[in-house]
Amino acid sequence: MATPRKTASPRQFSLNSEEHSIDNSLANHLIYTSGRHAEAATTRDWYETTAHTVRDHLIERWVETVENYYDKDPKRVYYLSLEFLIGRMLSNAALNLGIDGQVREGLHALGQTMEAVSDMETDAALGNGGLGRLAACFLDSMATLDLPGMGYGIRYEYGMFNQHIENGQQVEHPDNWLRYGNPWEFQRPERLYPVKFYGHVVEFPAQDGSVEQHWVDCETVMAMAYDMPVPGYNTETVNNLRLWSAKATREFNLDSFNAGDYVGAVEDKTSTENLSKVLYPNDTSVMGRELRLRQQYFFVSASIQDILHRFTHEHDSSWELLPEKVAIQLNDTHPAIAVAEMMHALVDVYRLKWDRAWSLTTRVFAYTNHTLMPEALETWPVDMFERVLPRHLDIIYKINHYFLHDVNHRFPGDTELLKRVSIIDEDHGRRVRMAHLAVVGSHTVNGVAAIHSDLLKTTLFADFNRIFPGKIINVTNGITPRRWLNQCNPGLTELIASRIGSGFIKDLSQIEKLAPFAEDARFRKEFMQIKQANKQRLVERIHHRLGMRIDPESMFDVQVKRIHEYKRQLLNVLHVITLYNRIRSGKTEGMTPRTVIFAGKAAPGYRMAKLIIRLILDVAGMVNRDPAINGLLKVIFLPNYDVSSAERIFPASDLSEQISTAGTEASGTGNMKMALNGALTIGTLDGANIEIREEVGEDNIFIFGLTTQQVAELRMRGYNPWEYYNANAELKQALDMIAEGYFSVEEPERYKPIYETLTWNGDYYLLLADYASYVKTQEDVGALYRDKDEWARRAILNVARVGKFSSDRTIREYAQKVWGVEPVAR
Ligand code: 26W
Repeated sequence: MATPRKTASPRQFSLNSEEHSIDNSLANHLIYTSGRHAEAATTRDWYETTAHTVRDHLIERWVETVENYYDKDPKRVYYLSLEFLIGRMLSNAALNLGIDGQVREGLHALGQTMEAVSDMETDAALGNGGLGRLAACFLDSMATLDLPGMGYGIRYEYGMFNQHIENGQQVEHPDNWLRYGNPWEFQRPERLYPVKFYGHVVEFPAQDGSVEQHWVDCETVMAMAYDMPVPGYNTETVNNLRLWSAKATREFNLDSFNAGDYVGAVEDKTSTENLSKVLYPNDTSVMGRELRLRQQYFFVSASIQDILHRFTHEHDSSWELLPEKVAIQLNDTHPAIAVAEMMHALVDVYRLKWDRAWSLTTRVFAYTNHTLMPEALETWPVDMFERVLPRHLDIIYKINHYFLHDVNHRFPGDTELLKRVSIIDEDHGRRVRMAHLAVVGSHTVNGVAAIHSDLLKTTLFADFNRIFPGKIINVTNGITPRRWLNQCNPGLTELIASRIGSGFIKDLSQIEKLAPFAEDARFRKEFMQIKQANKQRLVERIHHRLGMRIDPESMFDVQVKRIHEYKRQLLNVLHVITLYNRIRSGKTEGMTPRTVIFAGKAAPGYRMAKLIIRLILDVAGMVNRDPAINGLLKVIFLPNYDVSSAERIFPASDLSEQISTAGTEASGTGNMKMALNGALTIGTLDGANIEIREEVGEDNIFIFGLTTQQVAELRMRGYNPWEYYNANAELKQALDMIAEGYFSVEEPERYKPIYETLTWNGDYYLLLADYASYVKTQEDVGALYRDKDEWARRAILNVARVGKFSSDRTIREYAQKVWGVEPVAR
């Protein structure tokens, strides 16, 4: 049992006193933290000052939360993720702590604005897209629900690259986010674990007659902890996000140093520290680089050591308690090596018997799958694995051996089944299948939207669903209403609160009380005024940043997300070109003025995605320069899409583009964010769109295109894009313009690869098949937009009916169905 710790409660020095008022605190931090007088202070100084002021309020609750968990000793959940796309902390922390108003007033009295000060903060962009942002929303919800949860990841020195547009193309620039320091992190130089690589395994006879495996001659890297506080909303709970940074074991390699090779000695150190240098900027297509495998093992090993350190500190070797005290969630397969690492720790270090260790391990882990895309499924070449992690390969072989033995026992003679489910793929040059390791090593596997989980059960993991009935479940994704409504859209938040109170921020199901106001003309007017003000703000920002003038009265038609063929930004471009052609040929009757807004990053090595960005920019150039367009159409590509720009774009969106080929987008979460901010969705029956339609009602969403089943049938029959090309004059015209260099006169061949993918190469994502239905549905959208009052009514119903998509609901489901953890009261 844990011995209660006696420490001074920080509340003895509580900040809630006159002398520690926010005003005094700002004044003090300006001098004692930033070292400035008010006259000389820059906005960055004010940011630092404000961040430290807010931070003080976090720390109190943070250390008390730690104490409280220690005393109560609840079951804890550890969220292992290679990505946490947190964004900015300052205004989020101030709002969650309930001191936003005081901070604003304090800054105002000092001649500063919260907006300008907040804008100095560099985003923590430690993630690529949906998966990383989901992890950040989950942390917010766990803290808000008082769940004893903790995130584990890597403190990348460079996060997601900065996207510049140079000569009409994406150019990647390093994201040196720590350049000005990070007031939100706390280095823990004493929380240090060794992580081993390479070497080999030797066997020793143990005293009890068994054989011990020793992993020897390894290279060791140290993992040092950095902690970031995660404040819940309107609660005392502040949880922890622990990120690992790689440190060389020795400052210098002394041998080289003594041999006079000073630079060589330092080189050694830097190569070790490369482990936490940079986030891999690709999602969906895996690169198979050794450094990526080493990153995965590095953070997993440190995290498992830390978890077991905490467990043994509190429970010694009462290992039967492990599954009662520890739940570990694997965010995709990226940390799946944790299954083998846990076995390594229990068997090799703590000397448990294999069967007992395996039983404990499989009661601790659960795994979330985020994609069905075959190119995103991680596998590692066996020979690389063997070199980097020889002991873990042995362990995986043994896990696989027992697993296949069981399968063979239950399904005798089905050798094809054995081959299909084996953790080792023998057909593609022997590879370790991380998804199979994750499924076999977990008690629960989940997809992230209903359709995605169904597809997991019937396609990707159909064999596992037969072998482990009931193991695969659905937990539909969600988003935190704190950042994605309260923080990013204060106008709408206030309006909603004026009618139904502010309980919806913590309990989004209450937002359904807004539905009757859809019938209230005055409310509709106020609602649209807020949307208009948000659009106006975005217009000004775009003017300031890009020098472009856009019409705030036009419909803001928005597709912002990673650039991917399956997400079909190209289908949107085909629609834009179609509108352009209609305008140029005078077919403008009943046309609604639109501003089509794109934003998103392409993986640096994904040539087609980069070409798509270039096409968007070329089309934008052509359309925006053409006087014949006469205000009916504008195309914008906003560079460097990140969490902060998302916070400005979603509140200003009218139409949310969610147009992936049915069956390809696991869930999507931008769809939820835009609906919550009063945009209507145009989308396919894919991912969470299906559940959004269920909630908002089919009259309040624009659905088009083939269903998953129709996609499968069409591919089965043999899909021929030319049939659609030849049957639709507008489609043919748009594609021909791309092919013939209409948008790239100086280089007519530039977009041949796009034309070819969509025609000769078979149009895998069926853009041509969905084109007519999409264009027709866009006409319906345009027509509705002209009826402002009816549009407002439906937009309000969207806001009122997306309560289900709060990540609080998602996290409650995980807590109950997967983790078995409960809120911890004070
Ligand atoms: C290269 C390794 C790799 C592979 C896949 C990196 C990242 C991935 C992720 C699966 C990409 C991702 O972010 N997936 C998205 O996860 C969201 C949260 O569940 C879903 O809403 C999106 O539909 C899904 O694309």
